[in-house]
Amino acid sequence: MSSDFFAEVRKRVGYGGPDSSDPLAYAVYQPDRLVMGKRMEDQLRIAVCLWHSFNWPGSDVFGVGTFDRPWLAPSADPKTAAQAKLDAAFEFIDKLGVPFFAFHDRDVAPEGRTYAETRANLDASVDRIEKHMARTRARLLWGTANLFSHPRYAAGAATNPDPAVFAYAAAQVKTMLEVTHRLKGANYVLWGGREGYETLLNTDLAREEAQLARFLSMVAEHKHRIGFSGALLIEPKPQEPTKHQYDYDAATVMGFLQRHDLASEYRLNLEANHATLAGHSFHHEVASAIALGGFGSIDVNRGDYQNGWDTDQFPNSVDELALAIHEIIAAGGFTSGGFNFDAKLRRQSVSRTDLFHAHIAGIDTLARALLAAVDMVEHDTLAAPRKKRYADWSNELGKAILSGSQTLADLERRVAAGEIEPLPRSGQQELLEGSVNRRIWAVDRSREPATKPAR
Ligand code: XLS
Ligand code: NI
Ligand code: NI
Repeated sequence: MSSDFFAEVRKRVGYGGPDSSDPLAYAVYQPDRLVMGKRMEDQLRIAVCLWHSFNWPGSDVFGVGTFDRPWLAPSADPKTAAQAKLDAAFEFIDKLGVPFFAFHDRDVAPEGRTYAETRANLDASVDRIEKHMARTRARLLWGTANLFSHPRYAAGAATNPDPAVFAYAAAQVKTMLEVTHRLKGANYVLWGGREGYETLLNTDLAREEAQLARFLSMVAEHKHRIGFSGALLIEPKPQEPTKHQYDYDAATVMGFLQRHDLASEYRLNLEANHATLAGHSFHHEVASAIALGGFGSIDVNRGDYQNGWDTDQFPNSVDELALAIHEIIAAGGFTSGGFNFDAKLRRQSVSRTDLFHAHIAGIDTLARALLAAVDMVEHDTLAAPRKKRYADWSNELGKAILSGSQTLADLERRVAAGEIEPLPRSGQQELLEGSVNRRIWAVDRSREPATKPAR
């Protein structure tokens, strides 16, 4: 079971510090460093994703795979290939030194000719995963079922016009929910990649919404039946592969859940690039999910602001991530969730070690952003001005309005009597932008030797 696929990386990636010249060492990420009362590893809860990192060959719409992934070769025997893939994946997770991984059923085991064969393939892989988990310290952040690759799902899974497809998807999710439970997963994810439409000409929106709601209540019901204690997470995305996906963004999903009395059963797995595709900032999606009571976990990739598709790049912007992490930390941090690297290498990154460089750089970006976010919390950089901005709602007028004791007519009377006379106030956006930057820059300075001012 032990594997030497990533032979160039001879030992576990450790902390080298910001000035280390070793690219196979972390510059910032220190798992044991205490950050706001928790180990950095427990604040970030980082997961490697098997789909993009081990099951995607580096293909694009115009070209075949470019990566060196022998288990994906068409000539490989599917069962041996599945084992080789898992062995390499756990070698990677172990050498990277992160606590979690995440996978789809189809990432670890091929579909067979019959459902029974598919199930047997999956069970064999899960046995192997279990052994790897016992051998390493890797834990499962989430499991999920691939309800989008097979042609049967071309018109959707739960929202398919054919109830037989709904039933097939139900069987697959039941199985993966049980697998996730068996592997003590912290969450179960549902990404409805094909739950949407290509054209409204053949689509009954009301019917498809009802089908999706029914599916999600069956999943929640089964979770309770088997005693799975992890969280159920829905991952919003506005489009791709469908023209329009029903789980458009955080607010849309929360509205859907509330309409169907499912809000207590589901939380959100937010993906940075999906926020970009929905025309939002990632910061917006995180803040919305928290405000609506649905925050769960994060797919921390990034998009390309010039492209309209999911480029799923590894994260590299501290400025953007610091604001999102600030919201998370200020709201108490992750519970069952974490940061998973649902990210892809670029197609030209063909060396095996590129997968390490991508993760190390991404993880250091997260660690640096975490330090900046904590610095903002500790300095009350945003909380204090926000509180001050709304302070009048704690006064007599604000309380009276919110308690329901004032009508429109009451308020008009008071305005007409000259008792109420609002004055414009500054929103202080530029001041706040500057304050945030000062905290981000202060985190950079904190490691530099003190210099004397020039005379
Ligand atoms: C695709 C999604 C997918 C989900 C899991 O865009 O991000 O990777 O995270 O099915
Ligand atoms: Ni995505
Ligand atoms: Ni994702």
